[in-house]
Amino acid sequence: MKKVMQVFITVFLAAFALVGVTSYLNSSNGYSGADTLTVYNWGDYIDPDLIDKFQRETGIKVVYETFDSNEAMLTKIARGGTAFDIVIPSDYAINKMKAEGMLIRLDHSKIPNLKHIDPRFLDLSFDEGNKYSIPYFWGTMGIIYNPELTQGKEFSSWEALWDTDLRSEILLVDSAREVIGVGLNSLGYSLNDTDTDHLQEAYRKLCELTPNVKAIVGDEIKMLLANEEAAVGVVWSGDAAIIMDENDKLDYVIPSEGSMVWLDNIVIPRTARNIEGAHLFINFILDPENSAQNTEYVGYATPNAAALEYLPEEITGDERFYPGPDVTDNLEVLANLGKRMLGYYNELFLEFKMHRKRA
Ligand code: SPD
Repeated sequence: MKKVMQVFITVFLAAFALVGVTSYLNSSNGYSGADTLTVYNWGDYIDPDLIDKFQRETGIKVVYETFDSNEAMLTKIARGGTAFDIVIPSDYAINKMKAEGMLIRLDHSKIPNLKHIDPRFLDLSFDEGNKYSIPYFWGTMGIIYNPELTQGKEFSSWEALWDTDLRSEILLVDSAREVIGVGLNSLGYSLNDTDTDHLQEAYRKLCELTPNVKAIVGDEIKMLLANEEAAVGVVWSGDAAIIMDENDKLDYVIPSEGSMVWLDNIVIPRTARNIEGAHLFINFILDPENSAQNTEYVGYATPNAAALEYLPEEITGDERFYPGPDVTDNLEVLANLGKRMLGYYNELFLEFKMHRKRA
């Protein structure tokens, strides 16, 4: 009997120690496994009430972190440290992550709400068959301007930004591909140009824009433009929609030389610990009513066709923010240009920022 008791106590203590070690390992970065979901998303990009609802419905605790550019997100993921279960990158960044083996192949049988996504946003070149990514929000990039502060000037061309009357009146979104893209598009080049002579030319052209650039900013660009602290901004369409909701004097145009159509998607990184919970989260976000609620809160355009029915016509009928294929077919999706070329774009953008500081 004594021997049986000894064996029982030994097994019990060993099991206790094992549970302790496992839970320490799982929580050593602050997060645990199946009962927690770590989400890494852009700032201002989800309705917090939906996170509460997901937690209530599933019992899974959501740990939430934000980033402000694809480049910052890619650097953090590559550095390791936090095991994110859900990340929301854009098109070219997804292609890069996929190519570098950073993503888990999705189980579509666990995402029945995928059927609600408009086929126009599925099966795109950066992830054919949506094997790794599910559409979240989409939009374009263009110019937002305040007609009262710009004396009736036209902004249908990128070239309008170089008008000498706009001294210190322009805010630029703080994102390398976007800003270098303005330089490229204004010269008639593609947003995916890899010719270094063209890129240098775009850089020099941007340097000439410096006197007109008041600041290069992140999410605060919305508040600054709505409060009329600058007359013009180069922004994503979703931010333009939010700003114009606050201040209806402003208007948004996609310049005639061209621009980008972008798509942010939900992915599960290879380092994820709660793959089951991540699929539950994706399916939850794709539920039409949840998706409509998220769209109203965030202000960006939803690719969820079924969600459109829950949204007011004044939102979904506004072609500046829900342009049809006649417009988007003439815009470019950013391509993954490879490590070296993406690094070159980032360097040029940093050079441009330094040039501004020196000027
Ligand atoms: N505040 C959320 C911003 C999300 C913008 N994503 C657009 C990426 C275009 N490359």
